[in-house]
Amino acid sequence: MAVKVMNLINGKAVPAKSGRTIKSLNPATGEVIGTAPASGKADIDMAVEAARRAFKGWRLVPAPKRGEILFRAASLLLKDKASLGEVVTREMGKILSEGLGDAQEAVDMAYYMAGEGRRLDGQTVPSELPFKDCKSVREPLGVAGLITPWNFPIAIPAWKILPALICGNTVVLKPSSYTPVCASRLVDIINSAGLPPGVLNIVHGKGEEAGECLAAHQGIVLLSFTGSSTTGEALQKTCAALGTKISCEMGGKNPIIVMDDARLELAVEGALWGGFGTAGQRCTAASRVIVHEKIYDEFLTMFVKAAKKLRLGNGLSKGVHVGPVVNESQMNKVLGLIDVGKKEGRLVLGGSRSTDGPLKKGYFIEPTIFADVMPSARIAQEEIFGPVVSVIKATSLGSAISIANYVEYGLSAAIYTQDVNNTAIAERDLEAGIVYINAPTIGAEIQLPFGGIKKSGMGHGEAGGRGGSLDMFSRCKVIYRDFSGRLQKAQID
Ligand code: UN1
Repeated sequence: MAVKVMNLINGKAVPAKSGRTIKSLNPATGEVIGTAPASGKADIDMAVEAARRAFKGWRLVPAPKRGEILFRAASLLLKDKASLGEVVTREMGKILSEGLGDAQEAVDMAYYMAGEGRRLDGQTVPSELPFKDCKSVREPLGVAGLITPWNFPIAIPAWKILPALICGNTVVLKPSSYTPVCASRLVDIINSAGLPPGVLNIVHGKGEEAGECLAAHQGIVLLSFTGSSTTGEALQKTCAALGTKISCEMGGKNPIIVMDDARLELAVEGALWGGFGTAGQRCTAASRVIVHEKIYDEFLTMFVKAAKKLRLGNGLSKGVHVGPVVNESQMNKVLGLIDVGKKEGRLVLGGSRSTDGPLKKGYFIEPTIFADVMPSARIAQEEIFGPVVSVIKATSLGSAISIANYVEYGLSAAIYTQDVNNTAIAERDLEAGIVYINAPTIGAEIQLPFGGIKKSGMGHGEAGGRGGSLDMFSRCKVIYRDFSGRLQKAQID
């Protein structure tokens, strides 16, 4: 039965002012699983106003008390993990074990940020003058606007909401219009842990309507966005004009380098999980595998053989490895790039939509591998966000790293090798926010910042603590206290 999701503004479930709704579909079956408000400016205005009012009280709640609420949220999320994971699978298609992982990431983040309530630290340092002390304290910024994607419909909103709250900000979340049911479940659970009304609001709608209104709203002090580089760049312009702080986590074209001394079975397993996990719909998906020429043929044969065994299907069914892509327009975009690839590389596996039997009603794309791809080919340059991997040949570590870096993106990168010297050079020279050694490009943990360089990211990383989301959602206020009773002059006395 379809769920009727509402906006949550100032603690009240409300429809869009316009009364319009959008449908959320199960990409494996085409069935409608929910409807959500198609909100616009009036709804965003109300939510920002509610968050602005709630900020007055929330900023003064001691951080350890805010932490207690997040601890409760963490246990409630854990209690609901099974059903949250299932909703993720039904709404965006990833297989159930991954849907559960998505929910687990929110649990992890909630526990981690709850603990930060007793740790939100500044600095105390000595003064150059007698009878004077110096310190910095973290303070919240105000109303945070959050815009989140559909590929991690629970985890990514949680990465943003929880650090924003622990730092004392209030929130207006505009989640992807493809996954409103997941986002509302998350927000309802966090609210039920005891947040005062107005602290955490959610407004559903399309990016070009509700999302743009939120980004351009003068009432928000910061915008945290995860999504495509094109949208992120447009939002950066909007925020620059208004002086709104912004952080963006965007696309990737993440490479796995396989050196001639790598353990090939391990590298194949990593390339499968990195390339075809979540049907390739991750910012960190390993869409390029750069293989040393000495083991190129052997690796390719093993990789194709293993990928042939991947079973496509409804993520709720047992034994399925790869689910559908999220919807028809995304499917057509991926199929379009596969057609481009057919002219650029040697198609060695897949390459089509699959409509066999029960897959007929869903948006399934076969795991697809192109071999002998040139580093400059479009399929080796553009983010595809689907189950498509390009295999590229390299002659040395140096050439593999140059190929890896030869893209506009820089989110995550991996190398398989047994040679410690190779790993050190890769760590130093790969242009990426995250580097994996003997592991694929996916699998980041919440206690470290997540984010990229070049076109992949700007501003502070997501998740993580210091150097990541805590720095995004707080600012350091510096306090000098003079208790000398006279005028002291720094740099002069
Ligand atoms: C993404 O790639 O879109 O690193 C997010 C991972 C997850 C998050 C991925 N924890 O695999």
